Parts: sequence; C-alpha cells; structure tokens
Amino acid sequence: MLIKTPSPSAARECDVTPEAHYLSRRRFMGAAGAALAMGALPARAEAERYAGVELGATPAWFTEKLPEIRWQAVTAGEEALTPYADVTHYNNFYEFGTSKGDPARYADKLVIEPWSVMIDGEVARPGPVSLEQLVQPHRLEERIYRLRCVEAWSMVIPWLGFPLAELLKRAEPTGKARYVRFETQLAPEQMAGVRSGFSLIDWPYVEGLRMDEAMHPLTLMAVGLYGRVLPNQNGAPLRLVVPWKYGFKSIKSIVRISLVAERPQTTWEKLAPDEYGFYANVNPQVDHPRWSQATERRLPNSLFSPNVIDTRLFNGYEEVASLYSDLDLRKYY
Ligand SMILES: Nc1nc2c(c(=O)[nH]1)N[C@H]1C(S)=C(S)[C@@H](COP(=O)(O)O)O[C@H]1N2
Ligand SMILES: [Mo]
Repeated sequence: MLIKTPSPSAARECDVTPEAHYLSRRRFMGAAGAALAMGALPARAEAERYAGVELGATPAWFTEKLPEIRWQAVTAGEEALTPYADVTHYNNFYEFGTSKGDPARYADKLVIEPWSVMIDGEVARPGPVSLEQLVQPHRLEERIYRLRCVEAWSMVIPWLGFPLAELLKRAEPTGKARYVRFETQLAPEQMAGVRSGFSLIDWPYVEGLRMDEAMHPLTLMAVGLYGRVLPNQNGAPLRLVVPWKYGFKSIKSIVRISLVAERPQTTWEKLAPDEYGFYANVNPQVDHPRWSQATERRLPNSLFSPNVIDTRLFNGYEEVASLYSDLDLRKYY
C-alpha cells in the first residue's frame, strides 16, 4: 500500500523552493503544529508561494479540521510538488472557458457559500446535505497525488480530503447500486464558458465511476490543496480526485452524487466516444487517436526545459490493477 510515513531524510530539497519548504514543515511538525503552519512560514516563502493569488477567508468548517489532519497520508515518493502558482493557474474547468488561464481569471464568480450536495438514487439515506454537514464526520488527510491529464501534461498536487468510500457508506447504498454518477454545479450567470455558446458540451459536467472504483481507498473527495481550502478554479468547495485515471474523471464543484444501477454517460464520452472512454485509466500503451500517451510533460516546464517523462500504467498506482484483471484495457479505454 502507498499509505506510509516518509523518512525525514527524504526532505533534502527543503529551502530550494517554497513548495519544498511547505513539505518539510509538515514532515517535522506533526499534527499538533500543523494548525499554526499557515501563519508560520517565513514571510518571503509565503509571499512567493501564493504570488499573484488572492487568498479568501478560511471558513470555520475547514479551520476546525486543521488540528487533526493526517499530513502526507499518501506521498508521490521523491517527486517534487508542482508549484502552487502552476496548480492554480494552469487549469481545465471548461465552465469558465477553454484556455488554461480562464479558470483562474473567471472562477471567482462561482458562488460557493452556501453549498449543498444532493445525494440520491440507490441509497437508504438520500437527501440534500450542506457542505458543513458533509465534511463534519470526516478526518482530513493530505494526499500527494500525481495528476495526469489526457492532454499529456501532469502535476504533483498535495490535496486535502477524505475517502469517497466513507461518504458513500454513510448514505447506505442499496444492493442495486453499481455505479456512482457525479454532477457539477450549473450556474450560467456565474460561468462564462457555459454562456459562450461555442462550447459543444451538454452541461452540467457529468462523471462516473464503477462502485468498486468509487470504494477504492485511493479515491478522494478533496476539499483543499496546499493546506488551504480549494481555490475556485480547482473545483471548490468539493471535487473528486481519482489519481490513476485521466484528469477529466476528477470532476469539480460537485452538487450531486447519485448511486445508480446503469453506467452513467459521462461528458467527454458523450462528446467524443472514440477519444474519451468511461474508464479513462492512464495507460502509456493505449494512445489517444490524435496523440501518443507514452510520455507526459511534468509541470512546471518550459521550452528550454521540456521536462518530458515516461507515463506509467495507472499513473503509477499499480495497486488498482486487480480492479481490471478481467478487462481488455484497449477495448475499455
Ligand atoms: N466540472 C468540471 N470538472 C473538471 C473539468 C471541467 O472542465 N469541468 N476538467 C477536468 C480536467 S480535463 C482536468 S485535467 C482536471 C484539472 O484539474 P485542475 O485544474 O485542478 O488541475 O479537472 C477535471 N474536472
Ligand atoms: Mo484533463
């Protein structure tokens, strides 16, 4: 299993970047000091990490959770974190436009307070739940995951969240529940990309998982990154993170979670079924019809330092392989 405590000797890169600094602080402080960490960074490192980013107020439901966070419950080994500025300024969130910079520019329009999530379908306990109610029973964990976009770029992001499995169990799925369907908020007056009319997407954005994928311990409901609440452009206040699948499965700003008997039709599958499948497992051997998936561009990169690395099967999360032992991964891409 990936869940382990890293050794202190892994902290060599500290002081090189504010991101490394962020990590080393959490590594040595433990949970007790973690609540203080936000204000305790040296002013320069703090300023660099959040350069150009407007930080909103931190809501009470989040600050209450800080003292008991399990820091680095999952790590990405020695791989460096992608800087905060890239994680929050190079995004896909088509509701706010199709350029990578559009979400950072326009997602502040998204109203995230109050937020409520409808849980329905094949469950014994359906109903709307406020964000506060939904997060309250869970201990937050920091999970440092690789994120591999189907467009062949990738990042390493320190998420904060809790296993989706815990949330689903609380809703008590019935025997008929075979898939989980997720839906993003649809608010055209707040979302320039939805209003534009150029988009071919049939809103709202929809994603889905098979029940065993949804219950896998790596599947995360994220509410934060880099020790803070999620910025709107990253899918505030609640988004899915499925690290062994292409990024488009990791649906943002979720307002509805439905347990269903039939496989849901998902947004990208509907748009171009020969290019984007339901499974979307990261696989260097199954190319996209228009480009290779054998390698990826790890951010940050530049023209002079392209930082191209080999893509790994299941994005390096081999422990999920048993979920697909009966599946032809070329056919079910
Ligand atoms: N609602 C919604 N969720 C979405 C998307 C989107 O356009 N709309 N883009 C997806 C894609 S293609 C990727 S790669 C990831 C990007 O997440 P990030 O911007 O937090 O890195 O979000 C995914 N979730
Ligand atoms: Mo993506």
